[in-house]
Amino acid sequence: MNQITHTDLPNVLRDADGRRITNAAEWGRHRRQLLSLIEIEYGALPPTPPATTGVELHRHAMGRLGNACHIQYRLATGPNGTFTFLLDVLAPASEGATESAHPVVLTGDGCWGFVADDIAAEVLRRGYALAQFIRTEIVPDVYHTHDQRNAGLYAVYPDGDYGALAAWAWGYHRCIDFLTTLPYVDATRIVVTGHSRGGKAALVAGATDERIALTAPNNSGCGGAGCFRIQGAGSETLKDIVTRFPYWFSRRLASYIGRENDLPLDQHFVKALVAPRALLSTEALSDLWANPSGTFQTHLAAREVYRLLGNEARIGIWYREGGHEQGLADWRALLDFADWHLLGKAPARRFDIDPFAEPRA
Ligand code: GTR
Repeated sequence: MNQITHTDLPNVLRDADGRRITNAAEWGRHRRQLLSLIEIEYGALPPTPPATTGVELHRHAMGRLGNACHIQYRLATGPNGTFTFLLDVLAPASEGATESAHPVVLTGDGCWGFVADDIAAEVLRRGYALAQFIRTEIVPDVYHTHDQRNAGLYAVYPDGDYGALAAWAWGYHRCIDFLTTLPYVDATRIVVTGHSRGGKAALVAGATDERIALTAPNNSGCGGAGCFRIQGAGSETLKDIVTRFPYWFSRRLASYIGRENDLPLDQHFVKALVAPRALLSTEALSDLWANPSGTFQTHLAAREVYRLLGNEARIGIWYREGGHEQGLADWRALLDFADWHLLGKAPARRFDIDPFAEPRA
């Protein structure tokens, strides 16, 4: 790894004129500027539509998940409610899906298959509802769609420079529009997660929507919780990602290939936009492409903002052995962090261990 560390990254607590941000009120103003700044990377999110509604498609007790209540909705949103996509929800059965409000974990990774039963069972057992959508219904994960502007949401909102990550983040937001109208959802305890490219999208969603109580990207790497300037051995670079996946980003990002140090931000800016709300990145030590060591540096840099706001514990990072996946161990870490920060339960593990410096517990 190169020698630079988080203290060499652009200072997220200095404004465009170099003035230091010293309190929460200044941070609030500065945050609005940072929201514009990250558009260099992702483009501006598509517009917020006037309404998002949902029609129930079916509801049944899911026997293999302890009679959890399984409900599918078709959401309608966009300018005239003409843009539709599927939202799949599992709610804990014990208290009756329409009677008590549950925290909810939302993922957009349904395009990779809905989560395995052992994970769904764990989410439900802890009292959370699980909501899943298929982010590729928002815009496809296909090369050139960004330029052609003729598929999915691009056809609805052809203007603007947003790429797939911003469009997918918009998808999370539309699900939240609807979820927060449901009597069995606790609108103050919304968690967003996603894996890899889905983790990047979940991070952008959490950075840009204060309704989200906990943002939890998993193995999100380059363009997510990773770092452009500080790269561990074998990690994905700006050039790698923009060459293979230009359509995930704003067109402006490509101009920084080879001159990453000129980027007016790095990924701790995106993380810091989540503050003071809870943020957990779950990482894997052998997932070198996702830059686990550089991700620790963005964690440290973003933590400065949480420290300023007086709630340093609300930004967490957790590493496991192994490679690129969002498995049960990652979900358990997410749920432990959620139990702590959303439900006030004392944590059974630490979320601040530097695996590159300290022996792991
Ligand atoms: C890789 C890409 C990563 C990551 C991953 C995934 O090919 O380079 O940035 O997003 O795909 O989404 O699984």
